Amino acid sequence: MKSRRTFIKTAGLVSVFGALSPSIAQPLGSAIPQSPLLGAEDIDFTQQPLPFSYAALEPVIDSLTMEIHFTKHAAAYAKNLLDACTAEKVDLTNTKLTALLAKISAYSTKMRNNAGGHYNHEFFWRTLVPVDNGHARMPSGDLREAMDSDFGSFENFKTQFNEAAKSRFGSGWAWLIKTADGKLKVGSTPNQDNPLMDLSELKGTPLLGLDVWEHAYYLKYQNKRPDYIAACWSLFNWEIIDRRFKNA
Ligand code: MN3
Repeated sequence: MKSRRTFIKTAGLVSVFGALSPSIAQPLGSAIPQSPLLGAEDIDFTQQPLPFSYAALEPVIDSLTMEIHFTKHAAAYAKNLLDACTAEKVDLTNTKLTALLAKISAYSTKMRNNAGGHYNHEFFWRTLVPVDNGHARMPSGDLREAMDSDFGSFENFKTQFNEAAKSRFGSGWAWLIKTADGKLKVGSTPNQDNPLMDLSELKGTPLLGLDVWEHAYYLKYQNKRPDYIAACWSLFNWEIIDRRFKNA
Protein backbone atom coordinates (compact mmCIF):
# COMPACT_ATOMS: atom_id res chain seq x y z
CA MET A 1 0.00 0.00 0.00
CA LYS A 2 2.62 2.44 1.11
CA SER A 3 4.91 1.88 -1.86
CA ARG A 4 2.01 2.28 -4.27
CA ARG A 5 0.99 5.56 -2.71
CA THR A 6 4.60 6.77 -2.79
CA PHE A 7 4.86 5.82 -6.43
CA ILE A 8 1.65 7.64 -7.35
CA LYS A 9 2.77 10.68 -5.41
CA THR A 10 6.15 10.76 -7.14
CA ALA A 11 4.66 10.17 -10.57
CA GLY A 12 2.15 12.94 -9.97
CA LEU A 13 4.85 15.37 -8.94
CA VAL A 14 6.91 14.68 -12.01
CA SER A 15 4.02 14.96 -14.43
CA VAL A 16 2.48 18.07 -12.93
CA PHE A 17 5.52 20.04 -11.83
CA GLY A 18 7.34 19.04 -14.99
CA ALA A 19 4.86 21.12 -16.96
CA LEU A 20 5.20 24.28 -14.90
CA SER A 21 6.44 27.46 -16.53
CA PRO A 22 9.42 29.01 -14.72
CA SER A 23 7.41 31.97 -13.42
CA ILE A 24 4.79 29.73 -11.83
CA ALA A 25 7.36 27.33 -10.42
CA GLN A 26 8.91 30.08 -8.28
CA PRO A 27 7.96 29.63 -4.64
CA LEU A 28 5.98 32.54 -3.20
CA GLY A 29 8.05 33.99 -0.40
CA SER A 30 9.57 31.17 1.61
CA ALA A 31 6.81 28.73 0.67
CA ILE A 32 7.84 25.30 -0.54
CA PRO A 33 5.90 23.93 -3.52
CA GLN A 34 3.36 21.43 -2.28
CA SER A 35 2.43 18.15 -3.89
CA PRO A 36 -0.78 18.55 -5.88
CA LEU A 37 -1.76 15.19 -4.45
CA LEU A 38 -2.13 16.58 -0.95
CA GLY A 39 -5.79 16.64 -0.06
CA ALA A 40 -6.29 19.61 2.23
CA GLU A 41 -4.37 18.77 5.38
CA ASP A 42 -1.42 20.94 4.31
CA ILE A 43 -3.42 24.16 3.91
CA ASP A 44 -2.02 26.80 6.26
CA PHE A 45 -2.03 30.59 6.49
CA THR A 46 0.06 31.33 3.40
CA GLN A 47 -0.71 31.12 -0.29
CA GLN A 48 1.08 28.21 -1.95
CA PRO A 49 2.23 28.15 -5.59
CA LEU A 50 -0.40 26.89 -8.00
CA PRO A 51 0.16 23.19 -8.77
CA PHE A 52 -0.36 23.95 -12.50
CA SER A 53 0.26 26.76 -14.98
CA TYR A 54 -2.37 29.47 -15.59
CA ALA A 55 -3.19 27.97 -18.99
CA ALA A 56 -3.31 24.36 -17.77
CA LEU A 57 -7.07 24.29 -17.24
CA GLU A 58 -7.99 25.62 -20.68
CA PRO A 59 -10.39 25.45 -22.37
CA VAL A 60 -12.55 25.11 -19.25
CA ILE A 61 -10.90 27.95 -17.32
CA ASP A 62 -9.02 30.45 -19.47
CA SER A 63 -5.51 31.56 -18.64
CA LEU A 64 -6.35 35.20 -17.88
CA THR A 65 -9.15 34.27 -15.49
CA MET A 66 -6.81 31.84 -13.74
CA GLU A 67 -4.05 34.44 -13.44
CA ILE A 68 -6.34 37.16 -12.07
CA HIS A 69 -8.10 34.71 -9.79
CA PHE A 70 -4.82 33.47 -8.29
CA THR A 71 -2.66 36.61 -8.23
CA LYS A 72 -5.36 39.16 -7.36
CA HIS A 73 -8.39 37.61 -5.67
CA ALA A 74 -6.84 34.65 -3.85
CA ALA A 75 -3.64 36.57 -3.05
CA ALA A 76 -5.72 39.34 -1.47
CA TYR A 77 -7.56 36.88 0.78
CA ALA A 78 -4.23 35.46 1.93
CA LYS A 79 -2.77 38.91 2.64
CA ASN A 80 -5.89 40.16 4.41
CA LEU A 81 -6.01 36.99 6.49
CA LEU A 82 -2.51 37.67 7.80
CA ASP A 83 -3.45 41.29 8.51
CA ALA A 84 -6.50 40.13 10.45
CA CYS A 85 -4.41 37.59 12.37
CA THR A 86 -1.98 40.34 13.38
CA ALA A 87 -4.79 42.67 14.44
CA GLU A 88 -6.61 39.93 16.35
CA LYS A 89 -3.45 38.44 17.86
CA VAL A 90 -3.67 34.95 16.38
CA ASP A 91 -0.58 32.88 17.23
CA LEU A 92 0.25 31.59 13.77
CA THR A 93 2.81 29.03 14.89
CA ASN A 94 0.43 27.32 17.30
CA THR A 95 -2.89 27.69 15.48
CA LYS A 96 -4.24 25.52 12.70
CA LEU A 97 -6.31 27.30 10.08
CA THR A 98 -9.02 24.64 10.38
CA ALA A 99 -9.18 25.24 14.15
CA LEU A 100 -9.59 28.96 13.56
CA LEU A 101 -12.38 28.30 11.06
CA ALA A 102 -14.10 26.05 13.61
CA LYS A 103 -14.48 29.04 15.97
CA ILE A 104 -14.72 31.78 13.38
CA SER A 105 -17.73 33.31 15.16
CA ALA A 106 -15.31 34.58 17.82
CA TYR A 107 -13.52 36.76 15.26
CA SER A 108 -14.25 39.79 13.05
CA THR A 109 -16.06 39.81 9.73
CA LYS A 110 -12.73 40.58 8.09
CA MET A 111 -11.31 37.38 9.58
CA ARG A 112 -14.37 35.38 8.49
CA ASN A 113 -14.23 36.61 4.89
CA ASN A 114 -10.49 36.21 4.46
CA ALA A 115 -9.86 33.03 6.42
CA GLY A 116 -12.69 31.47 4.42
CA GLY A 117 -11.53 33.06 1.17
CA HIS A 118 -7.98 31.85 1.64
CA TYR A 119 -8.90 28.33 2.73
CA ASN A 120 -11.51 27.88 0.01
CA HIS A 121 -9.15 28.87 -2.80
CA GLU A 122 -6.25 26.75 -1.57
CA PHE A 123 -8.72 23.87 -1.30
CA PHE A 124 -10.13 24.59 -4.78
CA TRP A 125 -6.76 24.61 -6.60
CA ARG A 126 -5.91 21.22 -5.05
CA THR A 127 -9.16 19.81 -6.41
CA LEU A 128 -8.45 20.65 -10.04
CA VAL A 129 -6.38 18.89 -12.70
CA PRO A 130 -5.83 19.71 -16.37
CA VAL A 131 -8.52 18.43 -18.72
CA ASP A 132 -6.29 15.99 -20.60
CA ASN A 133 -4.53 14.59 -17.58
CA GLY A 134 -5.97 11.13 -18.10
CA HIS A 135 -7.63 11.29 -14.69
CA ALA A 136 -10.83 9.50 -13.75
CA ARG A 137 -13.98 11.48 -14.52
CA MET A 138 -15.93 9.99 -11.65
CA PRO A 139 -15.21 8.43 -8.27
CA SER A 140 -14.68 4.71 -7.73
CA GLY A 141 -14.34 2.39 -4.77
CA ASP A 142 -15.56 3.44 -1.32
CA LEU A 143 -16.53 6.97 -2.32
CA ARG A 144 -18.56 5.73 -5.27
CA GLU A 145 -20.34 3.23 -3.00
CA ALA A 146 -21.10 5.96 -0.46
CA MET A 147 -22.53 8.10 -3.27
CA ASP A 148 -24.73 5.26 -4.47
CA SER A 149 -25.91 4.77 -0.90
CA ASP A 150 -26.46 8.45 0.04
CA PHE A 151 -27.62 9.91 -3.31
CA GLY A 152 -28.87 6.85 -5.19
CA SER A 153 -26.25 7.23 -7.93
CA PHE A 154 -23.35 9.35 -9.16
CA GLU A 155 -25.72 11.02 -11.64
CA ASN A 156 -28.08 11.99 -8.81
CA PHE A 157 -25.18 13.42 -6.86
CA LYS A 158 -24.12 15.40 -9.93
CA THR A 159 -27.62 16.79 -10.40
CA GLN A 160 -27.81 17.88 -6.76
CA PHE A 161 -24.37 19.46 -6.86
CA ASN A 162 -25.15 21.33 -10.09
CA GLU A 163 -28.38 22.59 -8.56
CA ALA A 164 -26.60 23.77 -5.40
CA ALA A 165 -24.01 25.61 -7.52
CA LYS A 166 -26.58 27.18 -9.85
CA SER A 167 -29.00 28.26 -7.14
CA ARG A 168 -26.54 29.88 -4.75
CA PHE A 169 -27.74 33.49 -5.04
CA GLY A 170 -24.97 36.03 -5.55
CA SER A 171 -21.50 34.81 -4.61
CA GLY A 172 -20.53 31.63 -2.85
CA TRP A 173 -19.46 28.03 -3.08
CA ALA A 174 -21.07 24.65 -3.78
CA TRP A 175 -19.82 21.73 -1.70
CA LEU A 176 -19.75 17.99 -1.31
CA ILE A 177 -19.10 17.26 2.35
CA LYS A 178 -18.88 14.35 4.75
CA THR A 179 -20.99 15.07 7.82
CA ALA A 180 -20.11 14.17 11.42
CA ASP A 181 -22.29 11.05 11.15
CA GLY A 182 -20.35 9.88 8.10
CA LYS A 183 -22.92 10.77 5.42
CA LEU A 184 -22.26 12.53 2.15
CA LYS A 185 -24.16 15.76 1.68
CA VAL A 186 -24.39 18.48 -0.98
CA GLY A 187 -25.03 22.14 -0.28
CA SER A 188 -23.71 25.66 -0.69
CA THR A 189 -22.41 28.52 1.42
CA PRO A 190 -22.63 32.29 0.85
CA ASN A 191 -19.68 34.59 0.21
CA GLN A 192 -16.46 32.95 1.50
CA ASP A 193 -18.07 30.87 4.24
CA ASN A 194 -17.37 27.15 4.27
CA PRO A 195 -18.61 23.98 6.00
CA LEU A 196 -15.73 24.07 8.53
CA MET A 197 -17.09 27.27 10.09
CA ASP A 198 -19.06 27.03 13.34
CA LEU A 199 -21.61 29.51 12.02
CA SER A 200 -22.24 27.68 8.74
CA GLU A 201 -25.62 26.04 8.22
CA LEU A 202 -23.89 23.39 6.10
CA LYS A 203 -21.40 21.64 8.39
CA GLY A 204 -18.92 18.87 7.73
CA THR A 205 -15.58 18.03 6.16
CA PRO A 206 -15.29 19.46 2.62
CA LEU A 207 -14.48 16.90 -0.08
CA LEU A 208 -15.20 19.00 -3.18
CA GLY A 209 -15.80 22.74 -3.45
CA LEU A 210 -16.67 24.82 -6.49
CA ASP A 211 -16.17 28.58 -6.62
CA VAL A 212 -19.28 30.19 -8.13
CA TRP A 213 -18.25 33.80 -7.65
CA GLU A 214 -18.44 35.69 -10.95
CA HIS A 215 -14.67 36.35 -10.76
CA ALA A 216 -14.17 32.60 -11.27
CA TYR A 217 -15.85 32.49 -14.67
CA TYR A 218 -17.12 35.84 -15.98
CA LEU A 219 -14.47 36.57 -18.64
CA LYS A 220 -15.26 33.37 -20.52
CA TYR A 221 -18.83 32.51 -19.50
CA GLN A 222 -20.32 35.93 -18.64
CA ASN A 223 -23.81 35.36 -17.19
CA LYS A 224 -23.83 31.64 -18.06
CA ARG A 225 -22.91 30.15 -14.69
CA PRO A 226 -24.52 26.78 -15.56
CA ASP A 227 -22.13 26.38 -18.53
CA TYR A 228 -19.13 27.02 -16.27
CA ILE A 229 -20.43 24.51 -13.71
CA ALA A 230 -21.02 21.86 -16.39
CA ALA A 231 -17.53 22.34 -17.85
CA CYS A 232 -15.80 22.06 -14.47
CA TRP A 233 -16.70 18.38 -14.11
CA SER A 234 -13.79 17.52 -16.44
CA LEU A 235 -11.34 19.17 -13.99
CA PHE A 236 -12.23 17.47 -10.73
CA ASN A 237 -9.51 15.25 -9.32
CA TRP A 238 -11.34 12.23 -7.94
CA GLU A 239 -8.14 10.75 -6.53
CA ILE A 240 -7.84 13.75 -4.21
CA ILE A 241 -11.54 13.83 -3.39
CA ASP A 242 -11.44 10.12 -2.55
CA ARG A 243 -8.44 10.70 -0.26
CA ARG A 244 -10.30 13.45 1.54
CA PHE A 245 -13.25 11.09 1.95
CA LYS A 246 -11.04 8.37 3.44
CA ASN A 247 -9.28 10.81 5.78
CA ALA A 248 -12.42 12.61 6.94
MN1 MN3 B 1 -12.63 32.82 -6.18
